[in-house]
Amino acid sequence: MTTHDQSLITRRQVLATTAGLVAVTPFMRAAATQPEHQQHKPAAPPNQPPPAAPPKAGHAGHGGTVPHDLPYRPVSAPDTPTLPFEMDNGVKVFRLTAEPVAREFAPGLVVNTWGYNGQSPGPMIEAVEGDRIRILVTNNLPVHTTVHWHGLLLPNGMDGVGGLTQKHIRPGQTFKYEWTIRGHGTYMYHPHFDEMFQMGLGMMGLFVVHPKAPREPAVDRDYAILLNEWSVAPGAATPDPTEMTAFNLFTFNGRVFPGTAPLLARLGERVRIRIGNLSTTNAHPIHLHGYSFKVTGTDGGPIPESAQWPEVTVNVPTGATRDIEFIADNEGDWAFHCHKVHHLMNGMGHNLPIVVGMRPDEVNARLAKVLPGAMPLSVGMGHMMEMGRPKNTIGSSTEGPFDEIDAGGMFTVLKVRKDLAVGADPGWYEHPTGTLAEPV
Ligand SMILES: [Cu+2]
Repeated sequence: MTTHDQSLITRRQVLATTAGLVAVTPFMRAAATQPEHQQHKPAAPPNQPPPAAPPKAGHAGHGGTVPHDLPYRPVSAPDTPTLPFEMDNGVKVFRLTAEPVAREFAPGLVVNTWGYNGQSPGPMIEAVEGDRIRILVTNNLPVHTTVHWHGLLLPNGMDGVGGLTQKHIRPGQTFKYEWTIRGHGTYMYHPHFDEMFQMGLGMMGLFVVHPKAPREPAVDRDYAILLNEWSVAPGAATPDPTEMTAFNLFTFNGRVFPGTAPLLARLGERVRIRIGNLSTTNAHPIHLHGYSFKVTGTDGGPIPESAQWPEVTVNVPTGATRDIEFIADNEGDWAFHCHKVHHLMNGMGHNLPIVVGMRPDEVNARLAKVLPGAMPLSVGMGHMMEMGRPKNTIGSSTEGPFDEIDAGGMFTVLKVRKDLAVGADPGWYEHPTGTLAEPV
């Protein structure tokens, strides 16, 4: 089945059908044929628990340990590796290869993306203010591309705007970008040629620059998350990069809940979370439960302490980054998510009939007479996708410690514990007696 055929089966049709109480229709069966991701490179390893050992130079850590050979505490981008580098006469040399990538968003959902070095988003680049860096970009795509270093202060000819500041990188070519880093903060990279298509397919990455002199107060955990939104028809595996408004998958570092890695912190630690957004259209108001945090930086640089104010939600516009910081002084499993409720669903659509106030028992009894075995009307949108779902499509309901968690998309859990083994997911929080909402 071709992408074109799949694009004819919209999620609206599928959902209008499930909402119309018919469990499986011929077009849903058609949508459930083999997805096309086999044609691309194998996916990067799926969501792994954080590494147990201290990270090596140039590799991803989990924010908790400083290796001896790096002059900074490495940032951890959950579900995303850090780009290794080599030294060449005092120059840090990084290599990026633009290429197709089959990315597992969560178990049961693999998407044909474009990215870098087998990753979408690409690996996080980490450097230090004052570094001389060289980035060798090889184009293994069938089309021209460039890389723009978003927010970085650099010579004009290194800015990566195709046609304006450089020639396009043709398929098979390698271009050299080289400059000395000024400033520090949370930045990003992405193509600046046919952005709609290439970024819509997932070409983007994080670029963190540490200050030369450590910023005070130092943080104990330093996380980075890149936000993106996608349009992938149910049963399809290839995003539609021409979509402008009706996105149906929303990712933290290329993963959707329950595929997103938890953020870990020990009680009393200072935590920074860097959030970048390269979504096609949307701003994402990212909300942290259980805490008041301060916005301490943007891709324009650090915010002076006197100008920081407390928040519980930070709106991250597309084409921007925000750093937030807080002291993890409240134990528990705290939800961390986008506050646009449609961004907490996987493969969800719109244009559903309003069923609020309908009496499900009555409708189910009438339905059973005309369509024996049809999906009964249930409560909770997450359930709607649980029956008769096309292949390569996942629901928005995950088994939690108490009941199902009705969330997908841009959702993860900040796990704060008094005792936390290095790199180990502590499991679900055990609430002390008298601190849990219960029936009376
Ligand atoms: Cu959002």
